[in-house]
Amino acid sequence: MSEKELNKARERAAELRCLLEEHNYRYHVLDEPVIADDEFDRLMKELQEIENKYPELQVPDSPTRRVGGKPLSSFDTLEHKVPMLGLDNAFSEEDLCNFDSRVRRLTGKEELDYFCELKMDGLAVSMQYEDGTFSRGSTRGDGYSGEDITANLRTIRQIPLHMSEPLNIEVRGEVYINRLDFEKLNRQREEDGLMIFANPRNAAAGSLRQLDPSLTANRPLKLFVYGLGEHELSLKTQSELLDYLEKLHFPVNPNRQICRGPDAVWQYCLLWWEKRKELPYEIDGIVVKVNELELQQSLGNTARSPRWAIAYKYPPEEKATTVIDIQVKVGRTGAITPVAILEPINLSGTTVQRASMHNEDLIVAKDIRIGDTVMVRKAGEIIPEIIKVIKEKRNGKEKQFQMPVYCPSCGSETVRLSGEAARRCLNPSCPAQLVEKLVHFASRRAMDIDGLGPALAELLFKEGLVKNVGDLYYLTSSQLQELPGVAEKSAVNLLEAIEKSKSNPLRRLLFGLGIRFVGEKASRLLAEHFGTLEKLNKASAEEIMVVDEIGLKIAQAVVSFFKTRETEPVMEKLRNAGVNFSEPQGKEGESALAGKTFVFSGALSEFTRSEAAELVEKAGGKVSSSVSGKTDYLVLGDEPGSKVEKARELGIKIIDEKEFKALLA
Ligand code: 0OX
Repeated sequence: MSEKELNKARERAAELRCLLEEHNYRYHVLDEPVIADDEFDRLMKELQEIENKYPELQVPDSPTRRVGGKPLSSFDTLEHKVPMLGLDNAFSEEDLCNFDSRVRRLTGKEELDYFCELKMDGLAVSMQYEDGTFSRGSTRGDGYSGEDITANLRTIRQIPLHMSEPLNIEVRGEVYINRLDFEKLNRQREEDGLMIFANPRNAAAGSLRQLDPSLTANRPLKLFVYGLGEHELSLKTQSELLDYLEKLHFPVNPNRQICRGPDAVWQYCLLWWEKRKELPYEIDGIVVKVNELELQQSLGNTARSPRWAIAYKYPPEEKATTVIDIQVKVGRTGAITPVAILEPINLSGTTVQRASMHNEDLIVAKDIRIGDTVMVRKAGEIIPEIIKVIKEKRNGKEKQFQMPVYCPSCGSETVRLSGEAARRCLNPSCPAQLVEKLVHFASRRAMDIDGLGPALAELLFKEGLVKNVGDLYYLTSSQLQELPGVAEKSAVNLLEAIEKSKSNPLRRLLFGLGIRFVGEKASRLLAEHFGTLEKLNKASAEEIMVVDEIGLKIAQAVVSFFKTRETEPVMEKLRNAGVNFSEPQGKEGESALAGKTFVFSGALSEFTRSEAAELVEKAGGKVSSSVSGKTDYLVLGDEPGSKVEKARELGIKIIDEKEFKALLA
């Protein structure tokens, strides 16, 4: 092949990529295509053929990559340089007025402009652009780091792969699925014998968390963007920001408005409560933001949420349905909870067919009987609940429900301990409890063993392969493949996920062990304080209570967990399998760079930017592209830009390359 031929192909490929992106934007963002679908397909085919013929012309940001790519074995973690915070909630006009009063008090303003946006009920994502090219994208995760879902995001046709300007910015938004697309997706899944998604939000989340991007590419995912993470822009208002993002070809919700003062905000909330049904997607409220970006900056954030924004949440929808049956479920602590099986109804976009009733007292208090017509309510993540029985609808055939005297799983007598609302099965070897413990151990916020859900956990237990969480680490590929419905690929994936879980920090292991009263937060506090499982194991209740926010109840539960006869053999199995028993300790003190944020301006003589960034990150620091109140050091190289002035204004420490090297040392 001649050089000339290759150059010609390179030029045509570049031209086709531009054309395809433009038509992609017109079709998927503007909804105004100017060419027919088959013409688009023809251009795509031509590009694909060039890339096949000349592999050296293949690039990760080509429109041809939107159909997927190689499946991953797991997601990497990406840190959010600017945390992705959640929103505080308001549930009434009064809450909104209180928010306004607080903002006015903190800013000293008499009246403020608020920017109102529809609150998409989707999944928050972040997209990083380097020199105007989409480089990485992640989920929100815990707000400080999320999963690297770059390949999956690239399949969403509304996400621009390139911008018209070579910007280094991080754009944030919400991935969602339209109501009709959701129903179609579920119909297809039902036909294919797959589990249906409970609501559009879960469908969007499940689709984004596919390890195989070609599966994500076939899901009808859509996006609206509403904000920035790290950036180098200087804009004045939220309203300007969204207009600007629109100009950069991002999909921005056109339903947005500046409202002066809380009354106008409330009117906007009421307006969309009425109009929300006309939208093709679910919204669960209105997000209210201080419009001026400088004021947003000065208001800042609490640990959990920004002080300059609030989400007004619409009241949960309520509907009537019938209780077909009442069944019981044995949880991992042995608590037996009654569950109402309902005639399926659609509530806020979700098909509801079960409602938890917590305990027997609640059934008695509300006098819920099998056959009753009941009012059901569902709000966001919350499991649907029965609000009341419509007694006028009774016909006398309704049946009262009795909690079982014997555990439906192991047959042991159930007891109700004094002071407890739940009836419990006290048998520590009860199969239902053990299966639930396995499921909890493998769950995402605990050891995150992808692929180990309730069905497989039950199968592993039934086949006698796994009796406790320790046994998971001794499973073999052939054992798994002998199980009905487990293919070679899923066996390999599961074993990889189990292997990966061995290096989780202690906090996740502790949470996964399911010690009573020890939730995620207590697990973190205990792991941080004791550092290793051995130290926690040896600690007395008094020593445990020294930990801030840990009280007697938790301390006693921890001590009793380690004293229980069944615990030590499980710990032994985990230890021998090489499961990590320690918590990475205090980054601070390890290096002068730990926890510090660096910004670079100008060229360094001894390192490239990415080498310098890598060194900072290795030493526990962070690198940001723009100077802000959070910057600790501005490192000056040759020909620094305007960042110096901003750093001076903010009183940020400015150092040269020599001082930077000294810090590294
Ligand atoms: C939404 C939505 C969520 C993000 C952190 C500070 C403000 N679900 O539609 N969040 C935000 O902004 C938050 N805006 C939205 N429109």
